[in-house]
Amino acid sequence: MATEYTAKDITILEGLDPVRKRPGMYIGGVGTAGLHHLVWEIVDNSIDEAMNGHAKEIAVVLHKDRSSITVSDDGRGIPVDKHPKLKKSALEIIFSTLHAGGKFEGQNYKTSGGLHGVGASVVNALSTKLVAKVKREGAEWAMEFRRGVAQGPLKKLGAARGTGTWVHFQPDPTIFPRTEFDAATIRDRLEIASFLHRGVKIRFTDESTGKEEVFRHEAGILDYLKKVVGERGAKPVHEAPFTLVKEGDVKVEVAFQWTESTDEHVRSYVNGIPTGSGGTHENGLRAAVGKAVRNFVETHALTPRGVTITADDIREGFASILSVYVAEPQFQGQTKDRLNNPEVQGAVDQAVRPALEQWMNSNRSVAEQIVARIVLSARAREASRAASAAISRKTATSGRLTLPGKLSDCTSHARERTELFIVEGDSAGGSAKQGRDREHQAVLPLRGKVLNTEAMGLAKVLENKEIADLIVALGCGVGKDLDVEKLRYARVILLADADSDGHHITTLLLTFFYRHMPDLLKAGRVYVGVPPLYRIDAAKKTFWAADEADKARILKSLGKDESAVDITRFKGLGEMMPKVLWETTLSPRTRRLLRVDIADALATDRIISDLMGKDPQARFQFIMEHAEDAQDIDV
Ligand code: 0RA
Repeated sequence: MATEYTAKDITILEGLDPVRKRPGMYIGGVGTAGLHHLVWEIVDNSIDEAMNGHAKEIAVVLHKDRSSITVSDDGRGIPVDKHPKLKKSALEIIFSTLHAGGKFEGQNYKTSGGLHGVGASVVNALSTKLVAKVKREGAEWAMEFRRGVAQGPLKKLGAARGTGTWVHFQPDPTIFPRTEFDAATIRDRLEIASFLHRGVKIRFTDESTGKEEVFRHEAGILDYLKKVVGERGAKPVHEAPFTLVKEGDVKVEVAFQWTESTDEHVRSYVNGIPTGSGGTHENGLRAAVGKAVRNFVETHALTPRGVTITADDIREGFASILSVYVAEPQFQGQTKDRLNNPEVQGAVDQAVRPALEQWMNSNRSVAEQIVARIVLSARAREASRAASAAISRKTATSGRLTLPGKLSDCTSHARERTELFIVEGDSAGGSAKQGRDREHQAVLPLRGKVLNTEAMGLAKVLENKEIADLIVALGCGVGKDLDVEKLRYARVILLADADSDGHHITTLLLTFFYRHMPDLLKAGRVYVGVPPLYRIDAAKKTFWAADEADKARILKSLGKDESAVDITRFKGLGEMMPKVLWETTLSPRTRRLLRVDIADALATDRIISDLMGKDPQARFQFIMEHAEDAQDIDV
């Protein structure tokens, strides 16, 4: 037998030890993402079986303990016959031998219809227990493993009808610090899989809640696009989206549509894996759409006099689902979610461009609606640009004289130590004006409701007097004319009441900064002030609490309950004595500030546009959870 051994068999015979020694190489890490990777591996095998036309339904069960999973399908069943040389069943080989190289070393990604069973052995190696059952050849078969080690031979359980595969596993707590799965993560991924693989029926049962859902989409990514556009409340510019499926070395599937939203929204996938940071496939799509649209516009002379269309204008309101299949995808970036294969860009471009041109030419009225939308974007952009240039010019040339009347500026010209407090309402503004250090602290009161600038063009935003005043006071321009170096203060501090109205105002201001002055956030120049909600007097001492939790903590440290101390609840900044406001909120010695850190908290545009669509309270919560305490800043 030794003489019959080939090099190929040797690679196949590699055991599972390397997986347990360096799990990160195979599943990316042992955190939550790595843990869920186990589920995707097993589910992908069943999806492959379905995509090859052999399985109709896949069932995923999250068990009551939330730390074990069963995945089953009604496909052909994993073969149980003995490999003539290895003297092992195909099932045993699939579950207990490593198939060359780890996923995260590159390579070895299966495409749909590709390699069966890759990854099953990795899951097996990292599970305290795995049971595989198969129905085929008129019988039911079972085999059990512990940490990848077979607990006996493949057993024939008895006669059975039909065919299928059933895999149950329990991740190993000595590998994963947390073995509890998240039902929502699994649910969402299965739903996406049902969009990416049209027609496949996926049933998800969460036994911990008793909830069951069935996902099945005959129209695939077209259904997905409709769902995404609907959820985002974006009104389509044209009825039927453009769709394309192109087989080839790189399989390309895409669906897109223009909407009235001001954002671009593209969700892309490579071999069914989400690519949140885009990559060459998305670049290829953008290039194709840009060129096809320009070509159409030029051929039919559709641009009005004086309007020039930029790539950004074409992207405005563009919503798309892009799914590609690549034999050897290379992923890049910190989270390995950007596709880096250069050949994919051309493949997507060449698949989409001619098809889109043809579609536009044979759907003339739709194409003209799209072009009208794009021309509108170009006009709005030019109007914003003109308006922001006008404001920037005003601040740059005429200096102090044009500062808004209601701004109480500071006297110092040494910018490093100066701060602008943006406060809500005249009465709070009054207290802040009296309580501040006038040499270094300026106060700008805002009147009335702050404009919600999410999904609003800059030209429109700049019509708002409060916002225009704010931009002039900051002195650094806005939009494309923003220059952080010109900011007239070292810090910009948002100061609102410690109640839900106050939180709402802070969120709206942050939305404005994020959308139209993002560099200010990126430079870490924006802070949120934390005013006290309670004053606690006990044993001749005064304490300030920012919220309920803070109050409870102070009482606990004093060893007193509420009845033994004097507690005052502030209704708002406006009713605080200027001296108290200074001590608690304005004085760099005693106040608390949170720095709004865009790099960590609001990492990508996708996150914020998802976030900003939701209710302001939740947004505030999110932003505050991600803001860093800047108590110790050097003033
Ligand atoms: C190898 C060969 C055949 C099927 C499978 C693997 C298979 C694997 C998995 C994993 C999950 N579900 C699965 N279903 C099938 C084909 C065997 C034949 O020709 O009958």
